[in-house]
Amino acid sequence: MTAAVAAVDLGATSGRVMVGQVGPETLELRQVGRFPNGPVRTPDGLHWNLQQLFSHVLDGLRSASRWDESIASIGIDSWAVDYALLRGGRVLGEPFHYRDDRTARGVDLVHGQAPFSTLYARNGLQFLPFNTVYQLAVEREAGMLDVADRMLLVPDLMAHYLTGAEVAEATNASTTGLLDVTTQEWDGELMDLLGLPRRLFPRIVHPGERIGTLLPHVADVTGLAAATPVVAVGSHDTASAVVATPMTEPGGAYISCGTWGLVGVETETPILTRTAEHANFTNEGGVDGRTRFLHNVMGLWILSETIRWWERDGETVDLQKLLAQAAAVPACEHIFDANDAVFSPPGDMPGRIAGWLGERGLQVPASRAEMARCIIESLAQAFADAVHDAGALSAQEVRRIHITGGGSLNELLCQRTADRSGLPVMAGPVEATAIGNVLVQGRALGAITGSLESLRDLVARTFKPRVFEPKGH
Ligand code: LFR
Repeated sequence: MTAAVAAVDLGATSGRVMVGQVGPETLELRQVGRFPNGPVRTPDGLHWNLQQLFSHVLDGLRSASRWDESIASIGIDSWAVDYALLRGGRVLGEPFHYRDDRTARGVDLVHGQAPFSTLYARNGLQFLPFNTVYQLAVEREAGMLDVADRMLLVPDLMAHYLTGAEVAEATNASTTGLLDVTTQEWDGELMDLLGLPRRLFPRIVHPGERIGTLLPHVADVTGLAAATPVVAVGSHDTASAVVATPMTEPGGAYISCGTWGLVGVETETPILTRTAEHANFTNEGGVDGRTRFLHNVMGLWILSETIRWWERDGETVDLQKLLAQAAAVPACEHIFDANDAVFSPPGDMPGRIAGWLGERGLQVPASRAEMARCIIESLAQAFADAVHDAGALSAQEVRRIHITGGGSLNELLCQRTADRSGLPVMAGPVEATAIGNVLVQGRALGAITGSLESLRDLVARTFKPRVFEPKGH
């Protein structure tokens, strides 16, 4: 038996709706909707436009139902940490974007009450200033939590818009900083300590569970049957990507490479050692109770934001041409630290890179091709370092690196990551996130069965990776 499902995959720069056909020997995906996403600045800060995003999701689902009238379920994943506050089912303003700089204040507020090592012992998360817990501390100070009675993370909000249900999917909830890393339940004590009302946090659901069925008006506008269920998947995009990373043998590390490069290994249990804490490695919740032991590296954001800056006066920069030119110039002698927080906010990325190098007396790229090359080299080094750390901290011998997501199409990045790590890079699949979403739905529907290993076998049989052997520096 095969099943048809719709996967909604929302990234920080674009979203897509895919129709997946899934069965024991079948794994086919077709994109039926794609739309841009990004921040909108209003006087109070940087926001998402989730109403618009939802209308794109509805359009995509409409296309899905036209493409295949037997769609049996819907799964939603997105970037992590961001949320909407609600009162009585009504959304209180457009959610903030995690790159908004208000989070610095949140860090001071939270660490004043619970130092980082206390948090790490409870939630196992690397320090990222935008984790939900810090954002909520700012909301509290602004009085918003006196009004709100619910917090829904982005994919949970979309599921709410589709079904009316209010839940918190576990893999994404694990990025809030408020989930107990060992029990994977909400940490009520930590909420009390930080003055975050427990009522905000809905019931946890796990990937594979049914969230609800479509509201009548949603069925009307999308053409899908009203009985169509929304099924919980790894709603954190990185969790879905890791499901579909074809690590079929021991020794595989992964880099889920899009806006971010999420670099790590899968483990059976969290690693909460002092060394893991100091190396700023995170223990995010994976599908089937696995742990995603990883580190956030800045990712293709640095390149896309550089291009956006160059294009700000209306010029168009051809990415493929730029990458070809970057491959043709010699590898820059000096690289920058792609993990430096200075590269996090939107803005003049080339200026910041030049500033970073210049301040340290290092050579600044002279042309755009050299700048692009310097970015790729810096990312490749940060990836290689994080893979090395992931192996050392988890006591796993890493023998190969899987790069999935948009970055898997960037040959220069794949090759240089292989060269700088000394390990072969297996590139693909590019749509790992949507594939992971489809697979978990397929398993919930009974169209496929088995552990993550057997799902990954199916991925490996279906999408042949491209291999980049290390060639040395
Ligand atoms: C990737 C991702 C990362 C998370 C970042 C912010 O899309 O979900 O895993 O740290 O976005 O939410």
